[in-house]
Amino acid sequence: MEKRKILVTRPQLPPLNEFIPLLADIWESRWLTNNGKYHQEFEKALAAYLGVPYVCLFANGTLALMAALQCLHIKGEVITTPYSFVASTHALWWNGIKPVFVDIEPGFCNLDPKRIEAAITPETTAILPVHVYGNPCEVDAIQNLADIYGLKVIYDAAHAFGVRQNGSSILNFGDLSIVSFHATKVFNTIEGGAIICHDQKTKRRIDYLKNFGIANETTVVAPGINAKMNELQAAYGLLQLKYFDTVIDARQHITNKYREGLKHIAGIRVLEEMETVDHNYAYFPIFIDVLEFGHSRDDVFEALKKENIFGRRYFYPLISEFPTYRGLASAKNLDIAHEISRQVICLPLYPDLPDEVVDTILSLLRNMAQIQKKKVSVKVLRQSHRK
Ligand code: T4K
Repeated sequence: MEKRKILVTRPQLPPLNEFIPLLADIWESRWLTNNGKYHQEFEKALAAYLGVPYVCLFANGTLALMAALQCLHIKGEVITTPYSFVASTHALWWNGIKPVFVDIEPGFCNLDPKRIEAAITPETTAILPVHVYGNPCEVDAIQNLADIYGLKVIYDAAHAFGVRQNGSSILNFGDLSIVSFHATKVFNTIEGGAIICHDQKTKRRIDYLKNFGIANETTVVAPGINAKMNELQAAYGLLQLKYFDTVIDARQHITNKYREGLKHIAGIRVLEEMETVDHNYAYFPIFIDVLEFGHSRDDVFEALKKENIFGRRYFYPLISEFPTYRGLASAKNLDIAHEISRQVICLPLYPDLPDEVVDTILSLLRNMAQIQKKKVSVKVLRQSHRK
């Protein structure tokens, strides 16, 4: 019998028996979308849970990002990271904005604030950093630059649902933040997303923008888009929220198991826990140093595949390597992002991932390291023999 495929993630669903009565209610009401009661309730529940002032629900994170840029009238050039999912930069492209790539810092793979200033031109209007893997960017340094140069900051926080720094939601930083509730995310509404904003007026404008710019039956205030979340997904999201804390506990357990098991393997780096941060354990990336580990990231990827385990190379290739972007001047000189992108593989991580699978992955990596150790000691032995 073929072994079950283990994928990098597996969506968490709410109990079906709790969803059915909500579906029955929606069937009865015939109110399916356009700011229905579940949509309103979900927005409030999310704001309370996350500890943020206002949440504007969206059909997905990409549309939320596109609308966030529209909301703030961002034009010209925007400084961003090449080390992310393509949607981060595509949202700029769809708004006719030129992305300017700046290299990342190696510690957490986020946009390096120390390199931003050199990339600012008279055309620069905003910075679009990404909290990669849910690890907070250096928000104070970024805000400081934005204040000096009069730039807006929009965070792509697609990975950062539930993350807190010094007890406060990471979504409270910048002018706006967007999150994704895609099936592959820590918190999912199948497809979905949101913009987090700080005041009622901005929320009102965003709500117009996601509903064709309609203010009332006879008034259209902006060239908006249709990016609304429907009632079924909002009701589903309300249930997901009830169970989110247990999801995080389960993810933390698996993360700790990986961390412990990888501690003494030379040539494999994992990301540190940040002391001041409550993490959401969204991803478990490891970084392979081919010289030290003796095998490349792709060797690991293939070896896992042989065991029917499918890691993912998030984020390889870099966004700046795709045809749309590779001709940009800023697509060059991204040495750290290139290096990291060649080293990374995200290991499977989801709440019901069995411990035995984690053990299999760990022993596979240990065995690969063992082979390398043997090779090295044979080489040393041969060299000392020759002397
Ligand atoms: N900004 C950032 C930084 C992002 O990472 C993303 C999305 C966005 C913006 C945009 O947000 P959204 O518009 O998506 O809300 C996946 C997701 O599709 C994408 O949402 C996510 N980032 C990205 C990092 O990962 P793929 O191309 O890797 O998806 P796919 O279909 O290969 O699925 C990944 C794994 O999950 C597979 O092993 C299969 C498994 N899977 C997937 C789905 C959809 C399941 O087991 N069940 C499922 O239902 O992009």
